Amino acid sequence: NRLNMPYEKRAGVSRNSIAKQLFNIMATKKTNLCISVDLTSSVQILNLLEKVGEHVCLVKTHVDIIEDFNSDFVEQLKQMATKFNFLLLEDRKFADIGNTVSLQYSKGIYKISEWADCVTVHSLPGEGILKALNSASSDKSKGVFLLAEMSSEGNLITPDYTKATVKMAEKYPQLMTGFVCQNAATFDDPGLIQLTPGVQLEKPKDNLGQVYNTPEKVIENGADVVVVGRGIVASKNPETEAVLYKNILWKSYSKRILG
Ligand code: S5P
Repeated sequence: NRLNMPYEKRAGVSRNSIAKQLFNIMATKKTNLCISVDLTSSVQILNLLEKVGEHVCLVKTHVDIIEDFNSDFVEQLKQMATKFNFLLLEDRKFADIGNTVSLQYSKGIYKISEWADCVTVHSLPGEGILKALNSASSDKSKGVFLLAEMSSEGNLITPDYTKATVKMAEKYPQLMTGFVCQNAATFDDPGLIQLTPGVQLEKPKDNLGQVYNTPEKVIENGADVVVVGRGIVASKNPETEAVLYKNILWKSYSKRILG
């Protein structure tokens, strides 16, 4: 059972090198917190990461919302990832035919493949999307988190869709870092990572369909890496808040592995 296995053990059975790295970072830094830096200015993002970088294992970006995106920002982001030992996840949620996705992955302004350790991908278009990312030439290791469930109210994902998504991933073990999902029953493979967003201590939802759970609850529900956005980013003191989430999450995980 993956839920009772410690991260350092799971690193040993991962077939994707990013999953391996991420499990090892979590075990070393004792944090399973991923911060979602949904800010629109590069300076704001870098300032925030300077404060919370030591407390997170993964930084999740939406680079297409940054007003002043530029290559210098990418350089600084990469330097910070090295300095604080975290990985970079671009939450691009690719959802098109393979050919288009391979262009979106490596071309345009963002050149995601050059700096992101991993990306998020929808299974909706079918297997071609994984084939495209798998064969995209890249100098660095890469990984995919496939969306098997969503946190938002009224989303159209059904149990059958979730099952078919997990099945689709089985053909690409070297590419798969894990799944974005909400429930432990979604998959069994201990080498894969359950990334769970929709977490906040303050409130149960926002006014645009986002639904929140508590940190304890999502760890119980199988989360391995937990995404917190506004719960930290919009708080008065992001550093204090990051430490608070980190501690609750790590305590919940420590309890979980005891069975
Ligand atoms: O089902 C999902 C999948 C994702 S990746 N629900 C989500 O909320 N997300 C992302 O997680 C979303 O795009 C946002 O960047 C983050 C949640 O942010 P928060 O401010 O609501 O914590």
